Amino acid sequence: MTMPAAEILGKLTPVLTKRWLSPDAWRIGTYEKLDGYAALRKAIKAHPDDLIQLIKDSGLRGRGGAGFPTGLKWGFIPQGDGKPHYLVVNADEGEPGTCKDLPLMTHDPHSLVEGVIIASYAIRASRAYIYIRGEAVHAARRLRNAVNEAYAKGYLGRDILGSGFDLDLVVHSGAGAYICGEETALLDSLEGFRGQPRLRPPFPATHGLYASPTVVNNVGTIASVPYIVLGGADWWKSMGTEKSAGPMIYSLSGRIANPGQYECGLGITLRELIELAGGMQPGHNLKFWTPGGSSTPLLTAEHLDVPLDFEGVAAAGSILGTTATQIFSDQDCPVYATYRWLEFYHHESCGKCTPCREGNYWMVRVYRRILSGQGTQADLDTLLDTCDNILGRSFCGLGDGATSPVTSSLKYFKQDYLDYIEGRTAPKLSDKQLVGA
Ligand code: L3W
Ligand code: SF4
Repeated sequence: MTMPAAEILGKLTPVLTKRWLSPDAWRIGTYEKLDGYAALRKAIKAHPDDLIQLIKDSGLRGRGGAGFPTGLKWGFIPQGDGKPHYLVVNADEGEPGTCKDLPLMTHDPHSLVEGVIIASYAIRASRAYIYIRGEAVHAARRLRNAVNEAYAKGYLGRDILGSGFDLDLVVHSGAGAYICGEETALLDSLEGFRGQPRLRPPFPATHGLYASPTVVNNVGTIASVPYIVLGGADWWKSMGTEKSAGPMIYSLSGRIANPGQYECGLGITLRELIELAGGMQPGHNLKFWTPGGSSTPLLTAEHLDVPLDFEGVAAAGSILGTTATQIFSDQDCPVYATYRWLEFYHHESCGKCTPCREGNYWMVRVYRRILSGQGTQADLDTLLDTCDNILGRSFCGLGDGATSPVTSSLKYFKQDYLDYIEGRTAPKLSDKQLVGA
């Protein structure tokens, strides 16, 4: 294993990950010894509006992919409306390559529970839900255990810490559908319906769970809240960049020496992350990568020094997304990788709208033709035309996201496509796989 240099190790900013290596970090006793629930004790004495202002001042932006300002979202919740308010944590981590929320809930579930209690207090919600991906059985078990421990200690339930504030928290396991990570499909699923996106606006902030005002936030967003309460807005802003404040958990996978989660200030570059991860695997040179999961346009070795914050990645023509950094080398094929992602989108498309349902179905077929050595140059135009008809014409972000690897791989790696079409690369799929499911 290659050890990174001391200088580069200084780029790590362990905040949300700081307890992960402590023995039994997931138990309430360990959590309390390591500052756990101190933020709640402080927050519960503050006025809810002051907490919303603190989160606004910190510049915290959503960690689920869109980067929407968290304090602004909390401020949308109407007050004095007589309706129940809800907090819903989106723990349906399913974006290909993304692996930051599940380890957080497994290693340090109480930081999320504490964040839920503070956020619910701020938005005046007396019921909160954590919607966790169905396959994440171990993380859900840890989370349920943490919730039970928090009830037993009086951090949840009636009259929390003698404040008069009541909160019930339910951990709900989904059934493993990617679309239920889309916030309105998640709400439908939570209500017991088939998970399909709702029309927005109205946004969940006014018409969410059971048509009541609801904040839907990602795990990393809510788990950040206790640290901001304890450390203050200025401390939070001392990490990251001016418009993308704070630390972020980057999940690195692929052709690197030490894959895993690396928490650094927003704005770190891929070059630095690869160094932190011990470099590329021997014999591999970087060819392409995703900055934030497969729904974000691919970048290349030319983009090693792009700051990985919301603005920097957008300027490079991609999206920061979930900071799921999947790293591919010169021994990987961008055409085949895109095909595998498209198979995923085709499988996970909920079928509600035509561009995504039909477009992904047909694009998978075109890729099979190309990869079995039977493609033509016209197929490349067909792919771009299909993407044109999906992007901006789909009902939700899944359709848009599916076009990202197609258009970006064609932009940077057209030659790899032509090599299949013109017979320089041996077919990857057999004739039998041409039609497929
Ligand atoms: C009230 C308004 N609320 C926006 C809220 C909205 C939502 C948040 C962001 O998709 C992205 C997507 C994926 N009044 C509001 C308002 N809001 N305007 O702000 O909304 P939006 O539409 O910008 O994004 P989104 O629908 O939340 C998330 C990208 O993330 N992604 C992530 C995938 C992640 C997973 C996973 O496994 N965790 O699936 C990857 O790139 O493409 O662009 O709360 O209600 N006027
Ligand atoms: Fe369903 Fe795809 Fe349309 Fe989204 S874009 S509503 S996933 S069919």
